[in-house]
Amino acid sequence: MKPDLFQAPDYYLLDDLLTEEHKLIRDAARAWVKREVSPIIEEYAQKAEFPKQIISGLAEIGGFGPYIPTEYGGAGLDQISYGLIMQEIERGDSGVRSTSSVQSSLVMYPIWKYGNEEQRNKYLPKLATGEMIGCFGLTEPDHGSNPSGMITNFKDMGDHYLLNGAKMWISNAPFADIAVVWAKNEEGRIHGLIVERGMEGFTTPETHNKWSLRASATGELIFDNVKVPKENLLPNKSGLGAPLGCLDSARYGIAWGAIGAAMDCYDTALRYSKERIQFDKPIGATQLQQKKLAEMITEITKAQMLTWRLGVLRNEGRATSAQISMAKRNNVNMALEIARDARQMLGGMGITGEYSIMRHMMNLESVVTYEGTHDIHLLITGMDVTGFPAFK
Ligand code: TGC
Ligand code: FAD
Repeated sequence: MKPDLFQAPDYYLLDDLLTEEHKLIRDAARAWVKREVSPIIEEYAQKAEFPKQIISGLAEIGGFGPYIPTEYGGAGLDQISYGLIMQEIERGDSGVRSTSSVQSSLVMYPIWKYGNEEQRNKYLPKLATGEMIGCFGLTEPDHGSNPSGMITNFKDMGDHYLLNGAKMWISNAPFADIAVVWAKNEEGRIHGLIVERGMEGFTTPETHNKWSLRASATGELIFDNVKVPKENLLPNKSGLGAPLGCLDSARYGIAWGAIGAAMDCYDTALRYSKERIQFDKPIGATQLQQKKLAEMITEITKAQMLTWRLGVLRNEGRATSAQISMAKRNNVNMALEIARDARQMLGGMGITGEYSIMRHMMNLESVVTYEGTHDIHLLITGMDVTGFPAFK
C-alpha cells in the first residue's frame, strides 16, 4: 500500500469550532492511525483478519469508552471528542471503527447505563483497556430490521436463567470475551444479559467469505441451554428501548466515522488527479473530474457541519434519536457515493489495494446496512415528521 499522505480537508475552517482539547485528541488519534493502522490494514483486510495487536493502542487513543466516566476507566470526554476519535479511526478503516463502536457504545454503554455498580466495576475497567473485548447481540437470522420480533429467550430457573436462541452478524463475536445479549423473558419483555465466553452451551462461529469489513471479525452467537447467573442481568432498563438507546450512541459515532472514510477517499482522489497525466494534462484539469471533486468537498463540508451541530446537541442532552438517524443515513450514503466516484477517478488503480478507496467502498456497504439500514433511517425520519410509523 502507498504511504499514508492524508491531509484532512477543512473547507469551512471548522477547526475554529473545536476547542484546543478537541484538536489535541483528534490529532493524537490521527497520528496513531497513520503510524499503526495505515501500514498494516490492507494486508489484514486481504487476509480477512482483525489486527489484534492494535487493541492496546486503540485503548490509549480513547477508542474504548471515550465518554464513559474516568472512575470506570473511560476517558470521560465529551461527545465531540468521541465523534472526532471515530472519524479518525474510520479514516483508517471502518472495521477498526466497528470494533471501537461496539466496545464503547454497545457493550460499555449498556453496562454503564443499565447495569448495577458491581457490573460496572467488574467489566468497565477491563473493557476500557482492551484487556476484555465485548460484542452486542441484537440481530437474529429472522429478525434484522425488526428486532422486536426476536425469539432468543430466557427462563427463570430459580438460581439462574436458562438462555436459548441465536444471534447473527455479530461484530467481534469470534474473539469476544463477553456478549451483551438481548433476549425475551417468559412474559416476552426484552432484557440485556451479559454472557461470558466459556459458559457451557455458548458458541461463536465465525462468518466467512465477506467482501466487506474484512478486517473486522463477524460471527454468530449460539445459546443452547446456557446457564446465565442471575447477577448477569442488566437491571436498570428493559424493553426494546434499551438496545435502541445503545444504538443511538453507536449511530452517532458512525455519523462521524463515515466522514473519516469520505475524507480519505476525497484526499486520495484529489492527490491522484494532480499527478495522473492523460492527454498531456493532469486529469484534475478536466471539467468532469473537477465536478466530482467539487461535489465531494461540498458534501463532506455539509456532513461536517451537520455532525458538529449534532455533537453540540448531544453535549447539551438535546439530540433526538431521529436527528441521529438523519446524520447516520446522510453521512454514510455521502461517504459511499464519494468512495464510488473516487474509485472511478483512479481508473484501474482504483481497484487495487495500493490505495484505500476500494476497501473503504466495500466497507461502507456494511456500514450503510448495519445499525439500521438506509431505508429504515429514512422511515424513522418519515415517522418523525409525519407522526405515522410506516414500518409495519
Ligand atoms: P418502536 O415501537 O418504535 O419502539 C420501541 C421502544 O423503543 C423506543 N425507541 C428508542 N429508544 C431509544 N433510542 C431509539 N433510537 C429508539 N427508537 C425507539 C420507543 O420509544 C419505544 O419505547 P416504549 O417505552 O414506548 O416501549 O419499535 P419498532 O419495533 O416499531 O421498531 C422501530 C425501528 C424499526 C425504528 C427499530 O426497530 C430499529 O431501529 N430497527 C433497526 C434495527 C437496528 O438498527 N439494528 C442494529 C443492530 S446492532 C448493529 O448493527 C451493530 S453494527 C456494529 C458495528 O458498528 O460494527
Ligand atoms: P433485513 O431487515 O432483512 O432488510 C432487508 C432489506 O429490506 C433492507 O434493504 C431493508 O432496508 C429493507 N426493509 C426492511 N424492513 C423494511 C420496511 N419496513 N420497509 C421498507 N424496507 C424494509 N447486528 C448486531 O446485533 N450486532 C452486531 O454487532 C452487528 N454487526 C454487523 C456487522 C456486519 C458486517 C453486518 C453486515 C451486520 C451487522 N449487524 C449486527 C446486523 C445489522 O444490524 C443488520 O444486518 C441490519 O439491521 C439489517 O438487518 P438484515 O440484514 O436482517 O436485513
